Amino acid sequence: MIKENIIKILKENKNKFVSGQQLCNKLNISRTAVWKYINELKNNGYMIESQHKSGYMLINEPDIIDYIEISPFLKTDFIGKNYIHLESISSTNDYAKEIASKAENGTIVVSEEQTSGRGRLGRKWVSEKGQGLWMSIILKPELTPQSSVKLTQVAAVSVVNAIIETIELNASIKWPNDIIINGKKICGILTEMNAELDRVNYVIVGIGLNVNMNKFPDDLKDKATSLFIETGKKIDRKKLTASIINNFEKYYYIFLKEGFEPIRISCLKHSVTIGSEVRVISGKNEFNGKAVDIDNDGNLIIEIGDGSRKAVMSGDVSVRGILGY
Ligand code: BTX
Repeated sequence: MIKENIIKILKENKNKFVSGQQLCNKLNISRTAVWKYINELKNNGYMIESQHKSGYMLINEPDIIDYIEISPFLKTDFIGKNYIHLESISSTNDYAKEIASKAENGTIVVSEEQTSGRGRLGRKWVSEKGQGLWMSIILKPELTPQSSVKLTQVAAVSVVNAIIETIELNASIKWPNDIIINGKKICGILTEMNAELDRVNYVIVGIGLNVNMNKFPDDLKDKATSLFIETGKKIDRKKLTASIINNFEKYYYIFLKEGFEPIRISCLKHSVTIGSEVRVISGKNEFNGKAVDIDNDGNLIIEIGDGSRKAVMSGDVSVRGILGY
């Protein structure tokens, strides 16, 4: 808390000196403690000028999404109150799983980089350092496993709304777990849970969003994009991260109070899948059809050639647009 308060005071006085004595008085700590915290902040990447007589001046803050940087924009009741920020980790979902049983509801794990980021079905998720948002939210809802699957849609609606709010860019949802801009994937969602037959112990909602990368590996360059590529501008990851968390809590509450219907309506509104000819791949079974609806269980409804309809569960299927996304 003290480090956060020092940064808050230095930010309020950006490009001006704040004396060591002022910091001592405001925070009720010793001069030595101030000096120690300032050194820690410098090690965390804050550019702070120290002058013997004048005190401390914040010149620049680092482009990191730790709690100090995002908390001024956070408006949540409980999601993100416990916020774990890592420099590098294999996968934030894996880290979240390790701590989930003891972690409080709403704990967030964010890493600047993932070295083995995961998608569904063991696929790889490219997670470059400092260029994206690689985040997992730990939830302990009183929901059945069947209902918890729909948290993927809650996350999708939250990400789309956060992108609209912070950068006024329209993004669409490719059922069940991708966000698409201009036909390319900008975000993927990986929801995993630990559950008994009729109740979940915890759910981990993993969100990977490409923010500021300007290129992708060869195998992805035709199908992946970032907010930087789409806007030509470097995006403030701090506001965007906070906005996704704020929106997630908002839609999570709506889901708990009003059920899936409002989320379903929002998914339909932003869907790139509905109305498209798609190919459904589920293990060895493959078929083509037209995606026409999302039902109240979150299943995708496909109309096949003879006019009959099939409900497709999000679990293990791949849905590919026949004409691109
Ligand atoms: P998915 O299985 O739907 O998509 C994975 C596929 O997406 C890959 O096979 C590849 O073709 C493509 N892909 C890989 N990396 C990227 C990228 N950065 N941008 C666009 N396309 C890409 C989607 O799975 C779910 C991804 C969730 C990622 C988050 S990050 C935080 C959390 N931790 C973790 O390990 N995973 C989640």
